[in-house]
Amino acid sequence: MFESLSERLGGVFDRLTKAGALSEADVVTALREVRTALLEADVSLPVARDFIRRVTEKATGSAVTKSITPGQMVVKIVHDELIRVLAGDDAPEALKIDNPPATILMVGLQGSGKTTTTAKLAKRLKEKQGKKVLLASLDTNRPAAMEQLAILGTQIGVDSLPIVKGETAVQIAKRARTQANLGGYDVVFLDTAGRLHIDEVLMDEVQAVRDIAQPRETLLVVDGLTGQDAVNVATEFDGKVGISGVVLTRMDGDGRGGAALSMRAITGKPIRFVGLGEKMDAIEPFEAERVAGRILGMGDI
Ligand SMILES: Nc1nc2c(ncn2[C@@H]2O[C@H](COP(=O)(O)OP(=O)(O)OP(=O)(O)O)[C@@H](O)[C@H]2O)c(=O)[nH]1
Ligand SMILES: [Mg+2]
Repeated sequence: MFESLSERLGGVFDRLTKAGALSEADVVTALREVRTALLEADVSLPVARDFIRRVTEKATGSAVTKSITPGQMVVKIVHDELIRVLAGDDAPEALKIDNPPATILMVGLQGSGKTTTTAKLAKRLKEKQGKKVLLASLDTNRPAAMEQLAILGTQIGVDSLPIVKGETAVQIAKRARTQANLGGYDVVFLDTAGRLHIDEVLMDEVQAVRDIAQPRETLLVVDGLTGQDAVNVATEFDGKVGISGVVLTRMDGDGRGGAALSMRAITGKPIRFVGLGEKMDAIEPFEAERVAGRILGMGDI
């Protein structure tokens, strides 16, 4: 992820830092290239435009151009602005899982990685925070979906709600809540069914589940390889069911990174985690500084 963007920006900034003295025109030219690189990485146009406007304001003043290392100052300004566009102005948030049992509702399109991400997060909460977690599959659509979650649960040593055939998603959500209360669980994950497209039936079901379950977090799982589509999906889900954050999956793939860069600015919703593979440990909290450092080839700082 981000490789080609990183390469492009690396080239631009190499030239800038090697140039020594810089005129305002040099900076503007370089930033035009940065803008092209962002657009080629599938960053949405308004986000790229706003990004360049903000960087230009800060980087074309005499404080920068007359400084001893103007190129490095421009890179620093871009770095800081990348962090801002990735994370917004708020501090990163941990999952809200106080007041047990806390419900986390997992939503998203078909195949985006909901079930896998549910199990990955459950494993993290169990191992890193010692939480007692219950998994419940509300997926009444796909025949083997409930078994899939139960198998993952066994694999990671986390309980799953017994499967009762013939129940609706809402009925399962109610049973999960009862079970969570009786069993003294800290966290309950509700893994919902996916659809190919956002449709009425899906949204009605998710809304009904939400109203019953009163989730503390509603996490939208989206495929990070789908670029701006991921952002559109997030906008729609947020409008219809309200989401508290986004998990971007398949960030181990060779996507261009546009989804990560546009998500916060367009939807106002934070990226909370990134999925980095199929294994149960392949998930990380989203850290804007690290991502910005990676994009600018500064390594993990
Ligand atoms: N490489 C990679 N694969 C992932 C990641 N997350 C999920 N997958 C894979 O994507 C496929 C679909 O994942 P699921 O978790 O079943 O997706 P889902 O959203 O629950 O799918 P439905 O329930 O059918 O809507 C599986 O093969 C996962 O192993 C990720 O971060 N990276
Ligand atoms: Mg699933």
